[in-house]
Amino acid sequence: MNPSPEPDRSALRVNPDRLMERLDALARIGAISGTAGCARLALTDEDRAGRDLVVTWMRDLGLDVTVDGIGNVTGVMPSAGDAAPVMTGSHIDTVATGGRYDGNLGVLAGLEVIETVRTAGIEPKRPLAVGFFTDEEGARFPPDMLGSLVYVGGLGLEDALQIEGIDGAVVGDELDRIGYRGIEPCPGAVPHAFIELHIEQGPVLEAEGRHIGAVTGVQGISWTSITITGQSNHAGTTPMSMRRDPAVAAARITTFVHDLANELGHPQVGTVGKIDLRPNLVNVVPQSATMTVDLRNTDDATLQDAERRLRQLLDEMTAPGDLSIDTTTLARFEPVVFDPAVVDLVAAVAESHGHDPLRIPSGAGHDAQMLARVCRTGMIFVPSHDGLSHNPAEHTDPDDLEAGANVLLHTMLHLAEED
Ligand code: HGY
Ligand code: MN
Ligand code: MN
Repeated sequence: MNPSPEPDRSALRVNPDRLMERLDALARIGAISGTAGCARLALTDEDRAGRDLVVTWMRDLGLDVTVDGIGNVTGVMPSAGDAAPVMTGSHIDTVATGGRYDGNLGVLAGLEVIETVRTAGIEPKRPLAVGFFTDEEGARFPPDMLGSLVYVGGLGLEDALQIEGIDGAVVGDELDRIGYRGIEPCPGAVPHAFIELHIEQGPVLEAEGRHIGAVTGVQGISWTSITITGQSNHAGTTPMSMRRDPAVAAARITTFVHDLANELGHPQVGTVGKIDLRPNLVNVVPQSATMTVDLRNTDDATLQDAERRLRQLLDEMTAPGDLSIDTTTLARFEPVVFDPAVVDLVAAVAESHGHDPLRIPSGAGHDAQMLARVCRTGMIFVPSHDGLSHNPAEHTDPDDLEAGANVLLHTMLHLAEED
C-alpha cells in the first residue's frame, strides 16, 4: 500500500490552543500569586518541577530525551539516520520577578513545532530537536547562559559545577539535589542549525507596529561584582568626618553607571541591580557594600570604554585610603552577529506568512548567542507589551505567540531539508 502522501507543508500551522495550554500549565509552577508571572530560579525546587513537566511532555511526544552534566535537557525526534538535527530551544528558569514567556515560549513553541510535524506525519530529512538550557538567567548562579556556555565548550563542566550562587549554594550540589546532573557529555552534540524563538523583552517591535523580529545578533554583556569595604560604626556617635561609609560609595557608583550610560548614548545601558549592605541595620554605618554592575552595548569598543571608565572611578575612590574595593567579573560576552543567511531565512518565512519583519539586535542575552559559536544560528522575536520583561506583568499577545511559533515551524522545516 502506498504511504499516504505527505500534506502540503506550506499550509502547516501550529495548534495555538495547545501551545497556550502548555504555557499556562508551566506558568502555574512557581506562580507569583496575584500576577501572571512566575519565579523559578535555576536549580530550585520550582525549576525541578518545571523541568519534570517539560520532560514529561517531551517523552509523551516520543522524543529521545538526554540530560547532560550541567543539566541541559534535549529531546530529539527519533530518526533512522545520523544527520545532525535542527535544534530549537531556550530556557525555563526565570528571574525572581519573572514573566511567563521569557524563555518558556521558545521551549514550548519548539515542543509545539515537533508535535505539529509528527501529527502531520512529516518526516523531515533532518530530525528536529528541542532543548532547555540550565541557568540561562544567571540570576542565582552567574554567568548568565551558563548551561548553553558549557554546552558549546565555552566553560569547562568541572568549573561550572563549582560555581557558588548568591545564596551560597553550589551548582553541582544543586544539580544532584534536584536530580538533573545527567550523564550526556559536555560539550554537547553540534546541531545542524539552531533557531530560538523569544519575546523581545524591549519596546521596539510594539513601537514600530511589527509582529516579527528577525534578530541580527546579541549585544555584548559585562557583569561585575564590586565589594566596597569601609568601617562599621555607630550611626549616632560617629561624626561625618570620621566615617568610612561604603553605602555612600555604592550610591556614587550607582549614579555614575546611570550617568555614564546616558553620556555614551543608545544602545549603551548600565544597571545596578543588586546592592547588599552589611550588617544592613538602621543604626550601623555599614562595614561593606557588595553590588553588581551590568553594562551592555552592541559595540565592544564602547563597552570596553565603559568598563575602563568604571575601573577609573573605583581607583579614584580607593586613592584616599579610607575604603578598599575588590571586583570580580561575573560575566563577559562579546557582541554576537547571527548567520546572515539564517536571519534572511527568518525574514523570508515571516514575509511568506504576511508579516513585515524588523531586523533587530537583541538587548537581552540568549542561549542562541552561545550556540552561534558552533553552528548556524538565528532568533525570532515577538513583541513584548510595553517592552516589559523580568516583571510578572510581562505580556505578549496570543496572536503574536502563534505567529512566532509558525515562523519557527517553517524556518526549522526549511533548515531540516538542507544537506
Ligand atoms: O541577562 C539577560 O540578558 C538574560 O535575561 N539572561
Ligand atoms: Mn530569556
Ligand atoms: Mn531573562
